Amino acid sequence: MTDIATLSKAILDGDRRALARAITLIESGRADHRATAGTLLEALASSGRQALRIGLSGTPGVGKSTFIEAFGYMLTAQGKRVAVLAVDPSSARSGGSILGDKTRMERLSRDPRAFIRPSPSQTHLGGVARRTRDVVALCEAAGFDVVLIETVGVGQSETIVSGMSDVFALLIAPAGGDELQGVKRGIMEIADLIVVNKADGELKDTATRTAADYAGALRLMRKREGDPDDFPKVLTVSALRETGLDTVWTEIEALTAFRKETGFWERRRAQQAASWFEDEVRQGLLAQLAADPKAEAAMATMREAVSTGARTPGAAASEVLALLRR
Ligand SMILES: Nc1nc2c(ncn2[C@@H]2O[C@H](COP(=O)(O)OP(=O)(O)OP(=O)(O)O)[C@@H](O)[C@H]2O)c(=O)[nH]1
Ligand SMILES: [Mg+2]
Repeated sequence: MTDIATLSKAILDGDRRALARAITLIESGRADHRATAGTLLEALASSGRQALRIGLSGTPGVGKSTFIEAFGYMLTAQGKRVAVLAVDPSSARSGGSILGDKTRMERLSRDPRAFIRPSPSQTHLGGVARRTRDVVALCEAAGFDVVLIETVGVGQSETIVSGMSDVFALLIAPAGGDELQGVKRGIMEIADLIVVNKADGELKDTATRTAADYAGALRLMRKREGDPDDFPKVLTVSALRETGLDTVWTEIEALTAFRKETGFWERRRAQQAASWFEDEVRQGLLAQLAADPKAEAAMATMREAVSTGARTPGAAASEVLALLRR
């Protein structure tokens, strides 16, 4: 039995072990654990604490771990408390997860002001996303100033991470002009900052050119609500040599200040909460279907009937959903 009042107080006091315990409850496969976690989150919601949520994405090898280590350490050195979480489609990754590169984040993982948590292992990205949102809420209640949410650029994960972030940064590698086409337009559209990493040594000139190419591409894109005139912005950094990281932070702060002043920040958080709620309802209904043997059997029957063309998808779905209304 978990004493929620005690756990909740410990989390509010910033007790890392309590935080880790609560995360374990959230990630648990057991329904009673998750119910406890739900009550806990509800109890913590009144803290009203907010962190700056920064989403960070980039293809494998672009330098995410190196960047997070250096950037996170820079922030903790300023006295900020930093949590690092990951949203990863588990199938797409084995060795590269945050857990695997605790060595790459050695300095940060030893830092008492930092908290690093790998992506929960789940097959469904949707499941990982739900857990991560809850963990973000826990970290906010625990008083973290910054929550960094990392994802490797695979499929939907950037959209999911940007949907739970206040600021979204895309890390890219220096490359020739043709490579620009490789970054999907949709990703460019959700990025607040495009950070060209590895701007050092032999790659420095290429990085500068790459940054100019992206800046050009961004100028051709539609103006977004919530952006000051000079955003989205392109910056060059070297995560390895730790140059340009202070500018990344300054720009994030400038963007945040602007969005708070204009009310965009609040509106976006409100929208995110609403779509989070809808997602929970949707997932809850699916779980209810899966938990009901009759509904599950009907799902199987209807899936078959729809695939052979015997039933239309709409009618088949209505019939299955009607079972939940009994
Ligand atoms: N020259 C240079 N190399 C870098 C820089 N940042 C990272 N690297 C190197 O790039 C390689 C990949 O870096 P990681 O930080 O592991 O990249 P990642 O994006 O976390 O990769 P995955 O976890 O596999 O997705 C390592 O060999 C790093 O040392 C940089 O700023 N400059
Ligand atoms: Mg990594």
